[in-house]
Amino acid sequence: PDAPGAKALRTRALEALTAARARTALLTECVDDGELTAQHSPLMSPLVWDLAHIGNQEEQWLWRAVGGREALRPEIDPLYDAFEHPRSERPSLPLLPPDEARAYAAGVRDRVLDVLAGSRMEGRPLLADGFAFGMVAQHEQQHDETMLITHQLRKGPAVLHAPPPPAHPSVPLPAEVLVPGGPFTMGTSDEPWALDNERPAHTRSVAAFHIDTVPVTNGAYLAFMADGGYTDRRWWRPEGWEQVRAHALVAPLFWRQEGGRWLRRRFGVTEPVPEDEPVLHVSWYEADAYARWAGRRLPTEAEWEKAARYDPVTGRSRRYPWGDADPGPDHANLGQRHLRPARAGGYPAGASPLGVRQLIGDVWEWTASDFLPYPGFRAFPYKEYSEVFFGAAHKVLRGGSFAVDAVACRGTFRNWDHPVRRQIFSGFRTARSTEPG
Ligand code: AVJ
Ligand code: FE
Repeated sequence: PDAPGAKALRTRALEALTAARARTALLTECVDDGELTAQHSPLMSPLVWDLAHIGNQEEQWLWRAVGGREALRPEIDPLYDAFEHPRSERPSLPLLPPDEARAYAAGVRDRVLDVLAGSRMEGRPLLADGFAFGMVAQHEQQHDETMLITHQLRKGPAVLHAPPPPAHPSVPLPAEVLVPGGPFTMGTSDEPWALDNERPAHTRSVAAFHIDTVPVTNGAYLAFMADGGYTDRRWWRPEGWEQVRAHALVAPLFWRQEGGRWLRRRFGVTEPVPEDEPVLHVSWYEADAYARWAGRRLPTEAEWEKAARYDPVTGRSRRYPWGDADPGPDHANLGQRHLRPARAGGYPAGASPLGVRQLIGDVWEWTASDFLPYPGFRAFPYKEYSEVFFGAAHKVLRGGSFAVDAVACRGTFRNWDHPVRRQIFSGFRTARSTEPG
């Protein structure tokens, strides 16, 4: 007999897995085999590695752990273990060639669909609410974002195309919003597919603060540059200043100046930098320096989440800024539907109760905070998803970008990276503490 809701969970899992595979196919079928096996940047794996790694993780969690079946190709596990070989080494491994990688991932999926059809979606923690299926769908979508970063780093003419984001009418918005001080619920214990680092729900208190209504734009960032932002040590953390000097940084990644104008390369197309779009491809150090120059600071992770989830009327934390409904195309720029952020000030239907916009989608937002476990954290189902990354080496990013699928994006979702990284789809917004009294 089926658990109540098991059929709906199987349908949801099937849809999430199918959508992820469609995106993977799109990202790996638009380039030839040479480009699939090439290393476009030492920061990234060859695309063909991501493809087989997606299949290998699915095999390990859904075929072996959930299905209790024998390994299909145990000899390839070490090749696709992200901890065995750094990205820069992966091109020289005896990886499955593109046709074999595709056939392997497809073969795993065929078998997994049988496991799914026979799963009761309850009992073991891995199966409750279909968690393992949701986790694997999120994993594939996360690698689809990783592969999109590889596409952005790749040289050569454009191969990916998407319509621009919707042009929501431009209305005057206040520059910042006051978020009241006091306790709120951070994290979650009841979001079925939330990953281990988002758990458990706990009470956090923050002092009242102001936060930008919209992410920092290219236009605002250009003002920082024009004011000598990259040449004035005062704005930078020592390690950030090191980066500026060592790499002669003068602008966000993928920007270049031509005849006094700033241009940027975006998926193989060079275009003038759009001043009203959120700034993209900045490191944590650049975000931090901009904020200091502006007389402000980055929000802490707790402040970001309170701004995104806290409903001052009910005192409850919502799943998303707009409420509890899953993200639709009017709420947020997610899912690679558009291959760029929307103009800052768009997506009115996605605003938080206090009126903060574009917290979800468009650009990942750097926060001031290190990636640390919540009180009561338990690694699940494996330490290598989150636990091994906790500490001061990683800063938290929140909210997801245009490259993130809705299945891997929530008001509680936590991303992290090294503060020097700028190839990721990262931007930020700023905050300030309220005057005492
Ligand atoms: C959560 C995006 C930092 O890509 O390194 C993919 C996600 N973990 N495979 C990453 C992940 C294992 C992870 N991030
Ligand atoms: Fe992975």
